[in-house]
Amino acid sequence: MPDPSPRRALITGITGQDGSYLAELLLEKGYEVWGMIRRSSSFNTGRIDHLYQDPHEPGRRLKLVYGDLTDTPSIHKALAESQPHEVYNLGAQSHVKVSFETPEYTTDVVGIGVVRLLSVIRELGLDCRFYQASSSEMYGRVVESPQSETTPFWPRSPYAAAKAFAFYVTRNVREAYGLFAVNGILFNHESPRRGETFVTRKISRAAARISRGKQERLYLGNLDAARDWGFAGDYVDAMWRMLQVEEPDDYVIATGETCTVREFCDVCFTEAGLPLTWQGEGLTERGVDAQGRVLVEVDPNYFRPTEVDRLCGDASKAKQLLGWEPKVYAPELARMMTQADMQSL
Ligand code: NDP
Ligand code: GDR
Repeated sequence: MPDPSPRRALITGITGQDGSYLAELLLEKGYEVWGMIRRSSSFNTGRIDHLYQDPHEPGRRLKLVYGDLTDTPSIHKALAESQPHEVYNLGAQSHVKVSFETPEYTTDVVGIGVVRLLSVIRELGLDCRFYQASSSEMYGRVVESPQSETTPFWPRSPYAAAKAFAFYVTRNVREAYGLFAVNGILFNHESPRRGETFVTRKISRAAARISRGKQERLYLGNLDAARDWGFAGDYVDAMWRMLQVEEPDDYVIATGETCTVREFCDVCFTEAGLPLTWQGEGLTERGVDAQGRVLVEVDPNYFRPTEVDRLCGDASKAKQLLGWEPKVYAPELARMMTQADMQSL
């Protein structure tokens, strides 16, 4: 049975990048943190191992339960056991390119998963606040810039379409039943804990490995794609703030600054001691070091059937109503990630 005294939070996706930072933040604030984890054939708790507490230890405040967003009984069990005051739904098949290859599964986890969670919360009559991890990918094809809470959505992938569905389901539950349910529309956020197949980490890791002679070349897709990249540690604080205010609402979280994949490469490779010059264009564009070695090349296999060209967020509502502001911007983030990858070698 849960300890009745501290505030309790349930995090889906606790083993992911954001889940690990959020768990740290909530534990620091004195919460009892329950995390839903998936059974895996190999260890998948690397990002939270440093927070793990032996189940036999009295007074432990991190509790893990097996579950899956495609499996209603496990969601029911996790919510009934934890009796949370706050639920953070971060679980997702979160890779945009992969969502084109697994559209049905992605829709099930990202879209229907939210319906399952909210239905069980209502069924159990839980008096809790609900955070939905919405995404800037919902803006997709740019109709105005910067994007704010009032910018129309134009999803450009199965992932983005499922996130848009989940966004409206969350908003509808708030309007229909008065549940404290909010959408954080978070723009890209990264960290040394970012999954290795997302572009920023792929770059920082390759820059570190190439500088140590462990890799020869980095192959990338669209170098012109531009994103508003912030730091995950800053962004989980915004999630928490959204559940502490009086009225539930939806908020954009972003830095307001945008750079291209090419520019992110420039900072990482310079930090690794391998400043690049760019030669050629289109499919033959390549990043070359001072010795003339080709370190970065374009591989069209990484192109997406429909691309999101450029995103830039306007987080002024969050600044005004939540008192939230980013502390880390893309160049510092790129240096931080490259340093961390160099140290881990
Ligand atoms: P990650 O991909 O790092 O983590 C995803 C988490 O979801 C992992 O814990 C994963 O478990 C879990 N998960 C995957 N499938 C399921 C499932 N079927 N049932 C339950 N859990 C599942 O994502 P991030 O931490 O980067 O992102 C967190 C959330 O925020 C996601 O919903 C993402 O879509 C959203 N988001 C992310 C942004 C970003 O820039 N990072 C921006 C905007 C939104 P496992 O470890 O076992 O794979
Ligand atoms: P994104 O992140 O799709 O914005 O989704 P990702 O890092 O995968 O791509 C960003 C941009 O870089 C281009 N790109 C490449 N991307 C990857 N992964 N690998 C490459 O080799 C490569 N080369 C160029 C992409 O085409 C794209 O334009 C992330 C995820 O965390 C989502 O879950 C989240 O919702 C959004 O951010 C906001």
